[in-house]
Amino acid sequence: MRVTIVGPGSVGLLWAVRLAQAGAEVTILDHRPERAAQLNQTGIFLEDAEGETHLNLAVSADPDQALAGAELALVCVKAYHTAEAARTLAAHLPGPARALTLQNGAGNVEVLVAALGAERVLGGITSEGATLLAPGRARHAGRGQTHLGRAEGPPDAFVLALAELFNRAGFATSPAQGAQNLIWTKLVINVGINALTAILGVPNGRLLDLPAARELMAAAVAEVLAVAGPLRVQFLHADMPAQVEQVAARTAANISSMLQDVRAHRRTEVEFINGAVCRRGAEMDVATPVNRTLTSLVLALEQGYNGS
Ligand code: KPL
Repeated sequence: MRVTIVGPGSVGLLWAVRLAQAGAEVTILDHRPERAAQLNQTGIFLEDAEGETHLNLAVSADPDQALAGAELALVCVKAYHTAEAARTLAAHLPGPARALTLQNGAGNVEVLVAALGAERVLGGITSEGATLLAPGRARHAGRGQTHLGRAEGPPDAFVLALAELFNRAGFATSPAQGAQNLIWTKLVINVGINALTAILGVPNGRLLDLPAARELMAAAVAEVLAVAGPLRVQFLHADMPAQVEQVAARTAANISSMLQDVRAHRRTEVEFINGAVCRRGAEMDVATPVNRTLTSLVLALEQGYNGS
């Protein structure tokens, strides 16, 4: 399968290397031309417990070049770049090709569907741990589970073939019914973990050791579950509050993606995680004071990057 990875972040690089090793033809699309040129020269590095893999993969900032012949565009950009990625895909992704988002946060599937149509969009979630160490260099920090489904409807032959490819590439992957059920399941987990770890500056597991943090985590999760209630989401797990704690325990040593962003003084995805819960809550008259406070605290951290 010809796959174009959109965005050379931690998840994008992890998938690029593993898919190439599994026999896929992989190209990376990077919207930053200088970085694309640099990665073309240096290649892509992936570290894991077994050592380091170095592959020379084609990296381009030219969408025509990067998407030529693609059968799948794997969207791995930050949620605040999805609209730009969707515009690029609408203009350059070949007719029958599909786009799959593995991003964090709410709203990515909707943005891609608006640009490409529901038939061409897949949504997925992953708990594979990946950390960006430097441009073109990532660490596979821990193994997880991946689920993927169509924006609408049951898995079709393409979804099944993709799940098989991902499994061959070493990602434990299951096809699923309905991307929204997946996205909301991951959203609940990110709501419980990401902002709190970013504010407190602690690895995921530490939230369970600090009683006040654990209480806030439960309160933030209760709010997102109240917002999801009327949407009839079918979560992947029967007890979501317990699942959030299990993920924090299983990824105890992980630095969440939001804390990685704060440490690197990058914009975070808080407005697409806790902020999205507040926006949906406001539409439905569900109070979300804890998520509002967490959102504001993370935005305040971002506003303090330049020392002001
Ligand atoms: O998805 C994650 C993230 O950091 O964004 C979790 C599941 C919290 C793992 O760190």
